[in-house]
Amino acid sequence: MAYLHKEIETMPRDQIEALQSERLVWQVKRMYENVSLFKERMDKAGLTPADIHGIEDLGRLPFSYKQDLRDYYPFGLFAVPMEEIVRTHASSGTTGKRIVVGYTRDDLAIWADCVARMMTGLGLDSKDIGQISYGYGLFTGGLGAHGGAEQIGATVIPMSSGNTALQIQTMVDFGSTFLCCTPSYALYLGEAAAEAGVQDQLKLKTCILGAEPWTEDMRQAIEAKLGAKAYDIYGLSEILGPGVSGECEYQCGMHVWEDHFIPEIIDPDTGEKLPAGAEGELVFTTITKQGFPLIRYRTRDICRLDYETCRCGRTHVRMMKPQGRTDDMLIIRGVNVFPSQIEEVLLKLDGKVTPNYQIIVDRVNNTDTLDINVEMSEALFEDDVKSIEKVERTIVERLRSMLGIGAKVHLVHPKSITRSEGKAKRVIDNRKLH
Ligand code: DLL
Repeated sequence: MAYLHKEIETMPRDQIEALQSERLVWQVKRMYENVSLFKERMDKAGLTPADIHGIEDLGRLPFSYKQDLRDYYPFGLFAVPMEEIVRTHASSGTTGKRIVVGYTRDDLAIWADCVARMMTGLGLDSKDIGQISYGYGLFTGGLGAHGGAEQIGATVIPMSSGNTALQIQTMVDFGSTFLCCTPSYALYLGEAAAEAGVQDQLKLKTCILGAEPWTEDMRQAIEAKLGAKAYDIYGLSEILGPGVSGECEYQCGMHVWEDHFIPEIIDPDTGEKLPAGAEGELVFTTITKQGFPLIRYRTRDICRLDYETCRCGRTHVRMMKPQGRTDDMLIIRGVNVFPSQIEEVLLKLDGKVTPNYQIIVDRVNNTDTLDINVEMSEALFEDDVKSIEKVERTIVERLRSMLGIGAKVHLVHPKSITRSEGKAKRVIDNRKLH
C-alpha cells in the first residue's frame, strides 16, 4: 500500500471532521471579508462568521452556483489581490459565458498534492513515465495531471490531446508507463494502437481517466484494449480541476480529499441535505483554497457518497461514479434519461457493439424521438443481416425495460462515428433548435 501522506489519508474520521471544522471557520471569515457576493448572501441570511462554529453549521451557509461565476466574470469572486494569483484556467461551457478560476502559489501546490496522492496510491513513482494526453491550456486537465505527475517525480511527457498517431508512437518509443486522458480518448488510443499493430509494444500499466462520465463496462473495454488498469479521477474547474477525488487500487469509488474539500449530497429540488449513502446532487466547500474559494458549490453532478473505510485503509469518503449531471439529464417523453444508462445497456452485449455511440433526440409532431447510433464490432459487421437485426432488437428491448420508452437503434459501420480527443459529445439534442 503506497501513501503520499499516510497520516492524512488514514486519519480517523473524528479528526478529519475536527480539521474540517477549523478550516471552515477560517474560510468563512476570510471570504466574508474579501468576497462581496458571499458577504451579501450571509447578510441576507442574517449570518455572520461568528455564527459558524464548525461543520455542524455547514447547512446554514448559502449555496453558490455556476451562474455566480458568470455574473462576476472574470475575476469578481477571487478572495485575494490579483498580485497573488499566479494561474488562471477557464471552462468553455456549452452555454453562456466562460467561467474563469484563479489559483495562488499555495493553491497550485495543494492541487499537485491532491493528484500526486492518487498517483502514489496507484504505485506510481519516479521510475514511471507519464504521458499526459488531456488538453493543455485553459482546460484544467493537462496542467492539473501534469502538476501531480511532476510532484511524484515521474518523467512527464506533456503531449496534450490530439495527433493520435504521434501519441501512439510516443507511447511506444518513450515507453510510457501511465497515461492521463479522457476515457473516450483512451479507447480511441487503444483502437489506434491495435490498428498500428503495436499493442504488444506498449509498456502502459496505469491509466488515470476522467473529465466525463464512464461506466464499468467502458472501463473493461479500455483495460482490454490498452492492457493496463484504468482508474477514475474526478474534478471540476470551479473546485480545483482533476484531483478533487480519485480511485485507489481497489477501483471502488473515488476518495475525496476531505482535508481540502467538504462534500455533501443534497436533494437538487429542495436543497435539503440527504442522509449518508443517498443519491443526489454533489455539493463542495473548499476549505483550504485561497485564490478562488467556494462555499457549498452546487456541482450538478449526481452521485452517492460512501463513508465506510476502504479496503486500502483510507478513511476519506468515496464518491461513486457520477451518474450524470442534473443539466445533462434528458427528459424524453416525460421520462428522465441519463446517457450513462444507455451506455450501460449498450456495453452489456458481449462485445457485439463498441463503446462508440451517439444519442440523438428530436421532436417530430410534438413527440420526442430517441435514436441511438452505435458502432457494431468488426465480427458482427461480418456476420449476416439477421444477426445484426437481432442485436438491434435486443438493444431496443433492454432500453425499453430499463427506461420504459421506445428507441430506434441503428447499428452503424465500425469506425464511422467521429472519435473524441477530449470530452466526448455523445448527445445531440435537436429539440433545442425547434
Ligand atoms: O473536467 C476536470 C478534470 C480534468 C477532471 C481531467 C478529471 C480529469 P471541467 O471541465 O470543469 O473540469 O468539468 C467538470 O466534468 O462537474 C463532471 O460533470 C465531469 N466530470 C469530471 N470528472 C468526471 C468523472 C474537468 N471522473 C465536470 N466522472 C464535472 C464523471 C466527470 N464526470
